[in-house]
Amino acid sequence: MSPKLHLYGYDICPFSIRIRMLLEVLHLDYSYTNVEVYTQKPAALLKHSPMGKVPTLLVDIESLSESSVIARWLAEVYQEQQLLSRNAWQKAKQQELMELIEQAHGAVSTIIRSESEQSFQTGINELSTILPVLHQELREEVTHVSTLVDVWKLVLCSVIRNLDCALNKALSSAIPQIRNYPNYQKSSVAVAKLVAKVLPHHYELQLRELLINRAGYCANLIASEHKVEQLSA
Ligand SMILES: N[C@@H](CCC(=O)N[C@@H](CS)C(=O)NCC(=O)O)C(=O)O
Repeated sequence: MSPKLHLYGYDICPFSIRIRMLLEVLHLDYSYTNVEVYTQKPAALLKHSPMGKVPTLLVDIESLSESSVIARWLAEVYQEQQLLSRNAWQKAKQQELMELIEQAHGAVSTIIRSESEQSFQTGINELSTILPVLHQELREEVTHVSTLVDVWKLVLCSVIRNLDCALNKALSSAIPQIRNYPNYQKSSVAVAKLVAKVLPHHYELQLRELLINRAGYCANLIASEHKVEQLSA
């Protein structure tokens, strides 16, 4: 009998989006709770994830956290779907790519959390170092989502594109290759449908709201750009 699955996620969290996308790709039945983890950590989540982190997947009465751990567990349980290659070398190369994507998310986090122009620039520098290594991979549009790498690529591209728009193109003016990344919200029918299911509506606006509420450097950046827009209108 299939286990009962319940996911604690946060709609705008890339790591939660990955797991929702995987559960959809596997056509698994699951229930979902959206937790705005930066303003609330419900007791039900803390019981399973003492740090109150999402995504946390409840599997019957057990739980798993960390998107890559959850993904690898799903890949093993649903081996026939070949979310990871059966060939040891290919599988290692897939995981190498996923690790690089993880580092790009780390740089994105540094940007989002930046308190000062200096830390914002540190994040941009980190992203500028990692993205060229991934550029070729990210540029190639995923037209059918069938592996963990597809999910990891698709979510990273979507986060970067939406964050770039939320920050009034501050990312793509520093790293112009971003402009060539596929827009999966306007992609082939099958992928766009999947993306619409798991990516929040108005993702860009929701990211903007998150940044403004965080009141860090990005909030200043948005506010100053906003003033510039108002003045030039
Ligand atoms: N490496 C983790 C990252 C998860 C993560 O950072 N989740 C954030 C939301 S995007 C979170 O739960 N933050 C709450 C907190 O740090 O208190 C994964 O891949 O699942």
